[in-house]
Amino acid sequence: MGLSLSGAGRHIRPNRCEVDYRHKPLGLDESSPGAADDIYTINEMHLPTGRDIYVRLTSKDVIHSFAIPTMRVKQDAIPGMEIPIWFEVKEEATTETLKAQMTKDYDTAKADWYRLRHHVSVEDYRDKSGQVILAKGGDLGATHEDGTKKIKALQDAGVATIKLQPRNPLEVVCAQLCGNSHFKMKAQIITHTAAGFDKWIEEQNKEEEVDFGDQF
Ligand SMILES: [Cu+2]
Repeated sequence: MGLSLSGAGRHIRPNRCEVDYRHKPLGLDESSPGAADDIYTINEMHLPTGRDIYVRLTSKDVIHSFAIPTMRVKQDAIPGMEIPIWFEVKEEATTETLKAQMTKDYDTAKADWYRLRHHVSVEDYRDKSGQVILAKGGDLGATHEDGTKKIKALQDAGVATIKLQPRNPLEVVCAQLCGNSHFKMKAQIITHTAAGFDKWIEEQNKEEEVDFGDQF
């Protein structure tokens, strides 16, 4: 799922933030010559909180459905049609705040890899020799076997509880059974405060500056 973000556009409500995936290949925006204000991301959608988010939806192939289950947002994406939707992320619902609110202690004696496989650790957990078993920001492993081993190592090291939080609490998914790739048609949503979002845009613009040297 490719999405391009543009800060400018034809405003219906003031200060709105546009998300548009019609122009996936280049992120071109007809309201901005050269698409200078566009940022193109894959599998990640960054949104500001407390602002109107305006999404212009369409599809290049079959009918999909743009859904953000946690925000109760859902709209079909239909080839040949552009369907606008808008919503607002509550001011306080930044990714960082949500992750902090969802941080919990888990009992290693009852820990189950399958249930915790999308969580990451908030702290380093070490064995008796000081070797890190579960690193801050790390997860329990990619497979049931790895996870079970890691949980066992934590128990053996005398770690009774581990503090975990979801790797990312928000995602946009396709809610239409659209084809063989349906199961992986999703993107992480990262929500920022208005100021944090402006900073993110600034950083993206910096990264996109390409030095062509003497070629031109
Ligand atoms: Cu789909």
